[in-house]
Amino acid sequence: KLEGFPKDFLWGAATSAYQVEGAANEDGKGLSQQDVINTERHKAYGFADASIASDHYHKYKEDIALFKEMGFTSYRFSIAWTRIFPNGGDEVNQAGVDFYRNLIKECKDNGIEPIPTLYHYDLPWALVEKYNGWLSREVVKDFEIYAKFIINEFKDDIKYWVTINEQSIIVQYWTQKCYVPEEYQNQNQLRYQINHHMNLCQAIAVKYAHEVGALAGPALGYSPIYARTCKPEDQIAALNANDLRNSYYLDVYFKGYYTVAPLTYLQENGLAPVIEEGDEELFRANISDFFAINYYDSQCAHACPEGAERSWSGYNLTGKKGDMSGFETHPGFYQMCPNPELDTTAWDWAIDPIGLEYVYRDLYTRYKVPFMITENGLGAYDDLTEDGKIHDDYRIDYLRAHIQATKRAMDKGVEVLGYMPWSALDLLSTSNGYKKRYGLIYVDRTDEDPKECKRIRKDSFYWYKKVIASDGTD
Ligand code: BGP
Repeated sequence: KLEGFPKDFLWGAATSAYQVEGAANEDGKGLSQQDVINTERHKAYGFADASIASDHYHKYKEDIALFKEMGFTSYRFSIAWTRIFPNGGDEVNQAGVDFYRNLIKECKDNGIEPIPTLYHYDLPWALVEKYNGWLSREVVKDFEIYAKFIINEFKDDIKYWVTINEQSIIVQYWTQKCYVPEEYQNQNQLRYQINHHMNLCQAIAVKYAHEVGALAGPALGYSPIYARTCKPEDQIAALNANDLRNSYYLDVYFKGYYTVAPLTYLQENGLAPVIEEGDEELFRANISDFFAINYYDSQCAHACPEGAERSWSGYNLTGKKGDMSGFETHPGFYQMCPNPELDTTAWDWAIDPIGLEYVYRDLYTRYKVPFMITENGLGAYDDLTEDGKIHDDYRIDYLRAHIQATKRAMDKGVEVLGYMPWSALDLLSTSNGYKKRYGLIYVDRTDEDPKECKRIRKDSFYWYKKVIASDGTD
C-alpha cells in the first residue's frame, strides 16, 4: 500500500530524443553522433539503430494521449540539438523548432508539464567532424548558441530545464555515449576533459534559464556506493569511489568547485582536466536549482592494491546474469565489485529501492535542493503473451518499491517535486537495443524489424494509472 503524495506532485515518465523519436533524417535534422554510434553498434551486435527507434516523431500525439490516459502531469523528453541546428553552429532549422513547439503544446493542452533535457548524448556530428566534438573546448561556444536559442524560444512554456544528461556515465562509458576517434581512446585524461567542457556548458545553460526566470538542473546517473565489508580500508575505498563517481559532479553543480580528494587523485595520475582561469567562477555564478536524479541501482566498492591495472566500468551486453565485462579499478583508490546482498536484473544491475531512500536523505543533507526523479526503471525482456498482453509484474514491483522509498524520504522532510521513471514507452536501449525494455507502453517491434511500432498498454500502464489517480495511495 502506497501513502498519499502531494496533489501537485509531478507524475510522469521519461524518454530521450534519439532513443524514441526516429525520423533521424527527416525535416532537415542533421546527423548526430548517436546516429553514427548506433549504426556501428547495429552492425556489431545486431541492436537496432536510431533511424526509426519508436517512431515517436510521427506518433507523439498518440503517445501523449496515452500519457494523459495514465494521468501524467509531467513528461521528461529531450530536445535533439540536430533538429534545431543540424550542423551545430547557428543556422536554425525551423521544422525542428516547430516539432518541439507542437510537442510542448500537445503536452500543455493535456495538462502535462513538459520537462525538456537540453542534451542527452546526441551531439551534432558536424561538430565531431569540425573539431572532434566534446574533446575540444570549442564545443562550449556552439552549445551556448544552442542553449541560449532554445531556452529563449520556449521561455513562455518551460518551467524546468534539465541541462545535461548523465555526465558521470559519459565518463564511464565514453565511447558508447560520445564519439571518440580511435586514436584518442587510450588517452583517459580526455574523459575528464570532456566532462569539464560539459560542466562549462551546464553552467551556461543554468545562466540562460535564470535569465528567463526558469529553473535548471542536471540529470546525473546516481548510484550510492556501499563498502564491500566493514573493514576500514573498504570504507575509505567506498568514500573514494563516492567522491570520484558522485560528489565530483554534484559539487560543481551545487557548490561551484571540484571535490578536492578526487581532483587530487586525478592530478597525481595525469587524468585531471585542464581548468582555465575563470572556469570555477562560472560554476559558482550559476548554481543549479534542483537535482534530476536518474536512479537505477546502488554500487559497491572495496580497497584496491596499488599495483592493479586501471580500468573503467565494464558492461553486460548479453542480458545473462554474471556476464559483466569488468569493474572500474583505480589502483590504491578503489575497485568496484558486485554486492552479494542484492538481487540483480538480467543485465547485472543491482535492485535496491532502499538505496534510493539513502540517496535522497544523504543528498538532501549535503545540498538541500529539491529533487525530481527523471529516470528509474527496470530493464527486462518483455514477452507478448498469446492474448497480446505484457504481464510485467516484475516492473510493477520495482517501480512500487521505489515510489515507496520516495515517500519515506518525503515523510522525513526531503523535497521531491516529481517522479518520471524510465521509460514512458519502450525505446532503444543505449546498450541493448530493443532486447531490453523499460516502457509502461509496449512498442511492437524488434531490433531486426521495426514493423509499425504499434503501442500496447502493459500491465504496468494500468497499475501506474491507479497510482496516479489515487495520489500514490493505491
Ligand atoms: C541512462 C540513460 C538513458 C537510458 C537508461 C537505461 O543511463 O540516461 O538514456 O538508456 O540509462 O540504460 P540502457 O539504455 O543502457 O539500458
